[in-house]
Amino acid sequence: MAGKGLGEMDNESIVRLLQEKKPDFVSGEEIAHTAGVSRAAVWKKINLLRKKGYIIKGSPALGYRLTESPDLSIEEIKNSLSGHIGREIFFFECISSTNTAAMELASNGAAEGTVIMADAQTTGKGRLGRTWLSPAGQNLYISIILKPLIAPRDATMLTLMSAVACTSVIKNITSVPVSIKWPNDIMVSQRKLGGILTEIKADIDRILYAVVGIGININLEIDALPDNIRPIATSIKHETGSVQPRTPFVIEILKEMERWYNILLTAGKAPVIHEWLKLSSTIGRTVKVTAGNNIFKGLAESIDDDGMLMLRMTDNSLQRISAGDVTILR
Ligand code: BT5
Repeated sequence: MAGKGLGEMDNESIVRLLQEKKPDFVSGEEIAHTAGVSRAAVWKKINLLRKKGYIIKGSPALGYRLTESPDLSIEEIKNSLSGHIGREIFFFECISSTNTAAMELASNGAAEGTVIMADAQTTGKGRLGRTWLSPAGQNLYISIILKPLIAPRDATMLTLMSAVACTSVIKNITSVPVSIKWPNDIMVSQRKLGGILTEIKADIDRILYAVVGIGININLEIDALPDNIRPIATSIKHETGSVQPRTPFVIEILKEMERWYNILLTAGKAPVIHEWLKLSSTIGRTVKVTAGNNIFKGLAESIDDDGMLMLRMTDNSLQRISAGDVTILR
């Protein structure tokens, strides 16, 4: 497991130093001093960083100069975070599912705020046993362990809060018109850009731990997708026409998750629901909701303070729906 062992911390401090001094050279001696490693170890560390995708120029007289970071830099992410979420980050090149790994780590006592990320997933999970396509080198697959002192029925708030955090960040970084489709879809018009899967382990009256799993298509190649997903999926690259580095998205998402989690714990559900409603593209629309074997059609009026969808049926009755898939009719 690629945790924050001593070697990893050296990598982070070397990247921090090279970045601070960019575009200048940093001497091997200074790097050795900052990272607390020998001069001989510096060369090995630099080569290791090069293998991770950093482009570092070396000069026998001047030392090392960072010219380019990889599009997903775990070192930069760790260096940019100072909060609770992301204090510990485990990164995998390829894993079955970051959510499964996070649930396992949490059951073994991993701390709140621990983040599990991967470059690819072999069995990425959606809701209800569905699959989340997770090819390498393109997207974000992030799971966060949380231990909120809330009732199991309020776990929905973690999903809503995460949708708010991710949508706000995408809006801030890009000009892509993203919105939230109840309950967990991050959408661009009718296409899915991202999704959130919250899993919990709970007693009758309290959550023991929760894992919020976030999948966002950053540079996903839409043309390479299977026929059934291609028409319904999108990515930031597909929307903007240009490849985007993934690092800034991760940094801002983890920061925004921290901010909204604190709001939820200190101010309660109301501010989260208020912001969710502002970012939602479901409310005010006529929708079809498939919930298990039931299909409901009506006007999506609002969500209640448990995050349930309030659907005004044609007979004017109000249906309260806890889970389902929404299709916007008009
Ligand atoms: C979701 O499920 O939207 C939750 C997705 C959560 C994925 C993250 S990645 C990190 C973490 N680790 C995991 O194993 N999972 C989480 P749902 O609402 O059930 O949507 C799943 C449906 O979206 C599928 O049945 C497909 O139709 C579609 N889909 C699958 N992969 C997609 C992709 N990459 N982009 C857009 N749509 C996709």
